[in-house]
Amino acid sequence: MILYNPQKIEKKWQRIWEKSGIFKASDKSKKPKFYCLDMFPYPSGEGLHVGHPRGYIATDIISHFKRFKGFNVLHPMGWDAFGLPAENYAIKTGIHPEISTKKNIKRFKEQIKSIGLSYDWSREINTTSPDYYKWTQWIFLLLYKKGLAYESVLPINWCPSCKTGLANEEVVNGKCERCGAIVTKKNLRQWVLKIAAYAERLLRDLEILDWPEKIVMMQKNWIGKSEGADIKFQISNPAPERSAVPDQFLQIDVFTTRPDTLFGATFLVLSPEHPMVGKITTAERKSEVEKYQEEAKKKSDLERTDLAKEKTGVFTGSYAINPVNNEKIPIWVADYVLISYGYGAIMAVPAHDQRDFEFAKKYSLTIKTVISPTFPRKDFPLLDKAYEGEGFLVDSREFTGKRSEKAKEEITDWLAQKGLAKRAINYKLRDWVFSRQRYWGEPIPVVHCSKCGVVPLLEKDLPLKLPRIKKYQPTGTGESPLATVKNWVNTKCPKCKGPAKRETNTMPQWAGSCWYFLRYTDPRNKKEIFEKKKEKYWLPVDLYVGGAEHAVLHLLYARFWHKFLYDLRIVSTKEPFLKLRNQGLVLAPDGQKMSKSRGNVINPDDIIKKYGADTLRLYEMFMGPFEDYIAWDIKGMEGCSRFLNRVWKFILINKKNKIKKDKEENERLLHKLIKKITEDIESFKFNTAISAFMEFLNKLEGKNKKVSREFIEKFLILLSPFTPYISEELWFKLDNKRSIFKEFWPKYNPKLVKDEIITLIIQVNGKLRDKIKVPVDIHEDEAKKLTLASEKVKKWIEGKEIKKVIFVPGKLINIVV
Ligand code: ANZ
Ligand code: ZN
Repeated sequence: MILYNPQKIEKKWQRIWEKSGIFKASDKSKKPKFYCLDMFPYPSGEGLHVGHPRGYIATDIISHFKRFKGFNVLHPMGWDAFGLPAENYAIKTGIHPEISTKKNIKRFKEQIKSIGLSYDWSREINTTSPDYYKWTQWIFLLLYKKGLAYESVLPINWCPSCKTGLANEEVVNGKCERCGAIVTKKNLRQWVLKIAAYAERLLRDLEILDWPEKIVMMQKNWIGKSEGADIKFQISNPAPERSAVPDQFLQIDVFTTRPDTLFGATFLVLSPEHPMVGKITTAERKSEVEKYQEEAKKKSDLERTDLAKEKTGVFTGSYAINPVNNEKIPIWVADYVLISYGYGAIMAVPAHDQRDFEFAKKYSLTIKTVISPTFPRKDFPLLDKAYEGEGFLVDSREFTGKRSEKAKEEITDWLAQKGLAKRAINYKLRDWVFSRQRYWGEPIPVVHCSKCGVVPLLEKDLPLKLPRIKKYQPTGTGESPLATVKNWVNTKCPKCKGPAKRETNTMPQWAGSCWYFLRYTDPRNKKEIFEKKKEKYWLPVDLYVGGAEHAVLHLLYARFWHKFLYDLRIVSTKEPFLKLRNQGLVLAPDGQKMSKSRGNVINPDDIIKKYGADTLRLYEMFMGPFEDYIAWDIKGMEGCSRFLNRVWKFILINKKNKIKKDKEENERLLHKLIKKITEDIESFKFNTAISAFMEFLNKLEGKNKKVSREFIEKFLILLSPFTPYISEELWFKLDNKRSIFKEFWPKYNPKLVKDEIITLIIQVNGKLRDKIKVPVDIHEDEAKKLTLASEKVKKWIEGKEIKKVIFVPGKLINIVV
């Protein structure tokens, strides 16, 4: 018999499949569609590692499965290739990012192809190709025209190491998501996208998605909806030299989630950046307040809001009027209040907010309890911390005794009648800082004209190509390296034809991935972003698989763009990705994260060379539950390799056997397998599916267990989504003339998957003691367990030593004591 030689057969089938285009998706098909998408990779210089394919193999299994089930499957792949690494590499080596990116893509593609993934390569896209980013720029112009892209001078997150501004989503625990440097603040002119305008819909529509609970929670928290009230506080004594200030400036708005605590608001706190600070600070407090404002600039938001940090602040010298009781309360400045949330000002209720409590203690401010967990209040103990829960109002005049939930509304509505409050909703989600002071990104397609201001390019002038430059170094001044390319920067205004300057900031690395799944539906279209008909046929993505690290980055940004395009009727679905699954990380054998610096990276090329791609595929799915983090284990790898060698023999031996009709017990095994594999694939339980294959083979390898050709063919079809190469090879070895992937998924007979139940006789020392109903193929261990648990048996064996167990499958079990 010929031996299994993966290296030889895998190369061969790869070529044949590619030539025949067997995995191409058809845009015109009567079949139902299935859009199965991977998060496309960033083609790094390091090449693929074994973590990448885990998701790709899963979607590949699903894609094959769906094709077998009669679906027209779109399963594309491409490259998310703008971003810092290519640019940093260019800075180091002088090699243009376009060149290194091309090289990396070539390598990635070869590696991915060797794994035998059934992508439709005719739809490959690359976010850095002008044919592609033309349309990214086109969407930007739409955003601009609809008022959703605007310029703003903002104190933004600034990475001193990457020398660029960052979006809030790119700051993780105060550090740059890319390089880990501590993020600081910098005042810069920015392009900003109004994602916050979509907050409510981004939140609400999470409900229609089949996404992992964890990701849904992260998005919910990031969007951060709070319901409460806006409340106006009049200032009681504007600084004398400012008394010419018009009336509407003499009040401070705050947002609170607890209007029920208003009677306990004993001071106001402004953020150091609040515009009123300069207006209300009295002459004698001025120098101290300004000093404090300077200090605050040096701190990150994370430091400022750290609950464990000691609170600091300064008194402005001014007072405000609490609208519910007309009491005069002092106005302070403190950095635990952020300018970026609500109004950048709070009413402080020290008895019921821990931050305010600590602040009040430190500066000896009044603490007044207005919520009690019980009612009526018995003597309230002196507080050693704030009571933040709900309860009953106390010391709150006519609201005393009311439940806090109810009082929230009543106090708000009462003040609203006087024009001093209104119900309000706030979101944590901030607009998206969209410009980067770096080179390797999509140029933002607008010019700055001294006469006309910001002028968008005309559609016919897209793509605005990224010029080739020699110096990639970020300037660090807040200007992109593009600013130095004078003949590119200086241009004509599309409106007045006068001299104008191009925008030199580029788009962030997330831009291209906001809509790539749309382009796959019509990737070579030169006239339009895509044909409407094709989008309508393919969208939404039915299954999306990728890493969980994109929870509030790509997955939120893409939803935002999609909703925007939906509003313009450019796309036909509210949401882009119906079902999402995250693959767990593949860890190194030592249980650590794989990384070049630790030297524990496993290269899939080596594995494929030694064991073959089918073994790699099988092992990556066998290693454990799909969403779990799992360490690489070479023993498991070898087990999978042995299994495939056994499959090889099993098929070829049975080909020779020429059995016509299968025994019923074998048929039962097969039909149970069909059911198990079908259900496991559908529920992403690839590991248990593979165990089922292994057990199945264990049961059938015995010498006299011969099976028919139809039997082994069905077995091969079930296995082929997991290990396509060996399955196709054996399929042809069975003298089939066309690809196994043209077949249909086997159906099981419900009668054959039901366990046949028999009566098992239980004996102790050869005497009948009990009878139990069990499945016909019950294993000895299981039968023994049931026997020992039988009440009728217990009394015969209690206290005695079991010498022997005799098990006659399907008939009896005899315990000898
Ligand atoms: C009074 C109050 C009393 C509050 C109380 C809480 C408890 P979330 O749920 O996160 O939306 N706040 C408002 N703007 C702020 C800012 N710019 N910086 C820091 N804190 C700010 O929180 C809303 C609460 O956070 C608001 O309700 C306000 O404090 C504070 F017993 O107002 B609260
Ligand atoms: Zn102009």
